[in-house]
Amino acid sequence: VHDLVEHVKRKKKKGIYQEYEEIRKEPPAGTFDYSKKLSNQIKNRYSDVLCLDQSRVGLCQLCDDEDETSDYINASFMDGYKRSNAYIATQGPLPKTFGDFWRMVWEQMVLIIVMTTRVVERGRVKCGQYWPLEDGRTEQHGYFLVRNTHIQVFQDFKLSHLELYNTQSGERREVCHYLYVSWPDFGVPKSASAMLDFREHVLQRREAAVQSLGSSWTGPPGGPPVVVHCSAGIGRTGTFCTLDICLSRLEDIASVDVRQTVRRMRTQRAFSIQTWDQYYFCYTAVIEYGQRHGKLSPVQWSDSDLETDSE
Ligand code: PTR
Ligand code: PTR
Repeated sequence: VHDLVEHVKRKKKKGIYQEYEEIRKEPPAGTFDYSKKLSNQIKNRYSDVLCLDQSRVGLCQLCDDEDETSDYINASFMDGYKRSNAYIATQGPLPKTFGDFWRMVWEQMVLIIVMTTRVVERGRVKCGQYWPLEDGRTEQHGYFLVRNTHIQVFQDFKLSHLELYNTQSGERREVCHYLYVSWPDFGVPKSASAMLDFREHVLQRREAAVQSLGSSWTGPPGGPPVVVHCSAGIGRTGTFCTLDICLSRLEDIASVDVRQTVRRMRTQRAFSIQTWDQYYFCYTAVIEYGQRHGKLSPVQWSDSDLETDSE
């Protein structure tokens, strides 16, 4: 963290801004052919937010389905810290993709969904209502019955315990749905502390969920991917995952590399992190985390370090 603080102090806001601009100028790391297919276009929430072919999540082909493009969903595998496919970054589901979304959750054995947008923000629909909002309610999406068994309300987020019933196989599974409500419509949280608390909660839940899988999980040690989405699945999703990766690395080897983390992420989910203040937030949140865990004293870092050249 000390190196990071030095880096931020040296570069100040303007330098971090330039660092982000350089990342933004880099061309995408691959093609978007699947996303662009005519029959898939209606499955993209935004025509300019597509997923790279190399890292897209393919749905399993259904035997009764002759549409050859039916394996498409706007979702990308993303690596975490020392874990491949730790996340699936995806757009906020559209009503016509609700069934696909739940199929993906089922097929990838997802146990945790992190949603960082609200359904409607500033009067605009950002995401479909793809899960039952009230406890006790059941909804059908494609082959799945989704029941909200109970909801826990926290200050900055809501946790819905969902039960997924696969009508084709007759199997049931539990999925935790986190809805983070305190991310402002534009920009970034003022303080990172709510976000840090949120991340810690998700981490603990993930560990418990992986434990509960026991020997039924035969994939990599960290367990199934965590689904993270916002509206487009790049801005807030990228910010949340960058922060998670940086903090995991900090905990492990006491170092952080925001720039490389974001560059690497962009090779799997193009355009991750949408604004420079989201990028900058990753830095300040890591520093706040360092202070909180006694890895850094407030004396070594203060906001005034940045003021001299921020215009
Ligand atoms: N493309 C958007 C526009 O044209 O206004 C820019 C934008 C980017 C809008 C991010 C909203 C955004 O924020 P949110 O993450 O709240 O969707
Ligand atoms: N074309 C959209 C726009 O710029 O408004 C794409 C977009 C929307 C991009 C939202 C990013 C957005 O933010 P987030 O990924 O955080 O939902």
